[in-house]
Amino acid sequence: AIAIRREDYTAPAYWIDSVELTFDLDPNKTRVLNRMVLRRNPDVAAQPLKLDGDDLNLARVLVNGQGTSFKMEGSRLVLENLPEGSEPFALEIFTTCCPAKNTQLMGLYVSQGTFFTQCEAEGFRRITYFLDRPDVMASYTVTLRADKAQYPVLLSNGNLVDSGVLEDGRHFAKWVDPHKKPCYLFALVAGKLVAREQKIKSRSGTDHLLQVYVRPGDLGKTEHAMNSLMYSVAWDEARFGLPLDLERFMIVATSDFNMGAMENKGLNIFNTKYVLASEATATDTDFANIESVVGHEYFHNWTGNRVTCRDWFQLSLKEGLTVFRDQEFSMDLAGSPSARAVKRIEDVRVLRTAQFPEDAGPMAHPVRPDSYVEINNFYTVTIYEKGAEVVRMQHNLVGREGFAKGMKLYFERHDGQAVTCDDFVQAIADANPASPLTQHLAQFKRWYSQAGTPRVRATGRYDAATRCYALTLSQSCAPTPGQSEKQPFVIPVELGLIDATTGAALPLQLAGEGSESANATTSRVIVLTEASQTLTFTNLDAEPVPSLLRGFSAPAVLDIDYTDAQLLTLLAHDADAFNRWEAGQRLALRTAINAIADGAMGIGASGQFDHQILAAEFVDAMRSVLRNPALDAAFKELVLTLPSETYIAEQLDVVDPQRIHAVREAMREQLALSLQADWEAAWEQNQDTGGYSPDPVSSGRRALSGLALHMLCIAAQKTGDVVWPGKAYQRFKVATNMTDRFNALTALVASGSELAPPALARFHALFKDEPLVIDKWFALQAGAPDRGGNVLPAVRQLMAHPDFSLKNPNRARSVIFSYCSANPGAFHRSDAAGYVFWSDRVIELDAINPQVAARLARALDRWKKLAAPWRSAAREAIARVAAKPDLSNDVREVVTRALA
Ligand code: HT7
Ligand code: ZN
Repeated sequence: AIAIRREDYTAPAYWIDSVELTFDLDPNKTRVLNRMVLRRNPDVAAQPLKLDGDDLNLARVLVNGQGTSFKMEGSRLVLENLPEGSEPFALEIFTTCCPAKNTQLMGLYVSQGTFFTQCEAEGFRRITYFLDRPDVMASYTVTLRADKAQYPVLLSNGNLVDSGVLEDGRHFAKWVDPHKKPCYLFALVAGKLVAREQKIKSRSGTDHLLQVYVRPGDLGKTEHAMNSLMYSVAWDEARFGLPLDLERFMIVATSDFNMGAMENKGLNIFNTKYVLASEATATDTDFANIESVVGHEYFHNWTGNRVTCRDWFQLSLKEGLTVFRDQEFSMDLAGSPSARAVKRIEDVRVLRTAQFPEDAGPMAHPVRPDSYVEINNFYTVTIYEKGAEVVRMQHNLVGREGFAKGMKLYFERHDGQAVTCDDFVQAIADANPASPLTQHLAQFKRWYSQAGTPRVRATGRYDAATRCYALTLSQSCAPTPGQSEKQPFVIPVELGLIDATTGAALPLQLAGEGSESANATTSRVIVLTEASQTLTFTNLDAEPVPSLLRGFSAPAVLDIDYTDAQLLTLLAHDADAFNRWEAGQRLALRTAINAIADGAMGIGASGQFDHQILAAEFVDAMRSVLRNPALDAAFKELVLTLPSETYIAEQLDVVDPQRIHAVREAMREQLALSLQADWEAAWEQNQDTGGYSPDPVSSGRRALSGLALHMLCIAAQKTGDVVWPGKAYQRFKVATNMTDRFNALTALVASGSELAPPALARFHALFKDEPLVIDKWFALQAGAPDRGGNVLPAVRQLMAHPDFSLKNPNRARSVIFSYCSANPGAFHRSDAAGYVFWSDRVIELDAINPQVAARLARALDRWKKLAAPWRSAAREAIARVAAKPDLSNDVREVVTRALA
């Protein structure tokens, strides 16, 4: 496998102006006639035309209507005898392919009797020979021909310009896309589908048709997706002045999909998981995810489609920016400052539990990578979530209005082009010449070029004589693969100071500043650019408590030696909701880490800790949060949820997964038992009153009552109480929405209640015809707490269940990923059986779907941190996969990096 390097980029030797594709769709042998008009790129030295292809049967090649010689270089088609000069010429290529055998789900494939395509990143070459790179943008005309009875709906990008019947029961549809596009945005769909339709008028008065296509039976579950799409259209026009540029915008759902969704121009293809929802089958989280994924794909229409990437190293140009946009969309829809804070906390939680480990592991790469072997491996949390944080910092450094101006300039400069991350930052900076972003532009761009998470060390010193508080901020960043030295980043640190006794916000006056301007300011942004900087705050009567990195103003780790008392002050009083939550997390984390390290704390015969771990002050603080009538339920649920095992593991140099699991479980148990009366009150006070609505307030109430029920069942398991498991079972039976029903089922399963097996059986019987609900049923069992090593055998049994299929990515994820990647206590077995299971599944999946297999392969990324005996067992399991001779490039790259 050869690494592709960013520095080797050269412009294409040919441009493709137009493409006319004709498909004769047949699952076993689809015929593709590709008629292109090309011309040489005058800026590049004359050279043969090399077209990408993969798994195609080539039947005919004509240049300007004449047969021509060609040769193959690997899977590429090479044409040497092309017309000289820069005049356009016609190239016609006729190929066939076999969609029914396409289990990779890249290119043209069949899912439940319907044809779908997935072309990003390099799937178009599996449909026809082409210059499969994003900087080649062409006009597309597409004719689809297929059996009318089996494939009544024929869709492609753009506008339907013709349709009709053919001989032998076949019919055709002809689509013209009015916009030039790179081939990764091409799509077609053909099958038995029905659509929810909605006509809308844009702000400028243009009419558009929105359609959500699903399988016949699923139409009743499309209302939320359609509403989300309508909100998305309105939001992009209102917030960024970006209108819908198509007469028709379609979303189609498929149950076989490698990722979440795909932003093909005018014809988005979605995993059913991010389209279908009814209160009976989808949880509040599902509803929220649908809103954000529908938004995300829609927002790509400008950030990705109108302005696309020059090459795949620039992937974050569209993904980081579009994640930032979908996060802002959800926050704007959420409305209240508290609901915005909840969304911010959830986003940061994802970043810290998934992206920070990636940045510290063998797959660490910059937001704009320098090289890759398989681009599919780089659809990562670094490209998406860290990329979004880098855009968010730009937004915050230039301000909301300044960012809007920067976006406007970006589109003025680059609409219709394929550009780079540099082009984006330059536009934001140029639109804001006086901003700190522009002032530190070259240094800011290190966020794109340097991998790794910076750490900011904060130390404070109060001098009573001068009434000054000196805060020193120092930054560092550990080496990452291929980058041993790091230069300082530009780190915006939003901060405030809090009175240690009253919790009041203090005015921020830096030495040398007048007191008048400072009086009004209790929060400000300091831009850290040096390795170390000291700020001196004046006019302070006592040592304050610093509240730093408010709102998580930069994707960094903050190291600061807070006392417990200071953290309790922040938890109770910080005006910044993010840092209130963060203070609670720090207290819990510190307690967990101390208990993990404390050899005197033993695990008893029951496999449980025999000591109380949580300090009374912590429990009291949690009680205060739970009882505080001024706080929203959603926020309380976040504060009362302990840091995950994965997050705790990341803070340690040597990881004993079993000890982490035991400590966290013991902490939960103690919280469950000590706050029993408060959990009961939380349950009672947060019952649904009206009809179901997935809005932030109602879903927050369900989240908190769900956590309360879970805790009450955990406590009951300890005390022998049968009332709460009984209540949970009753709630499970009568619940009218999936959130309450699934929360109750989770409480029974996770607490090990004897009511769990009958509840699981009932759940399966109720939802046997709802694949997305059956995914939840599988995931819950594969992710259940381990009791004496029972989860792995259960997982094996689940794989033998008639509803299980390794070929369906959602189903594979629901069982295998839930076990290997989301259940550390059960996966990291001391007999290494979890790792053996993992290596078998990676190898097995690789033969079916390398992309999904490579994601699973990453479950052991952090193996080097593991303590004995897990470390050597994990290494052996990775080596076992690596020893397989015929691995895909996808899996090969992941395991090679892991072993390096
Ligand atoms: N841009 C889309 C990426 C995607 C994808 C990539 C590789 C293989 C399959 C895929 N399906 C979708 C999704 C997005 O970020 O919007
Ligand atoms: Zn995206």
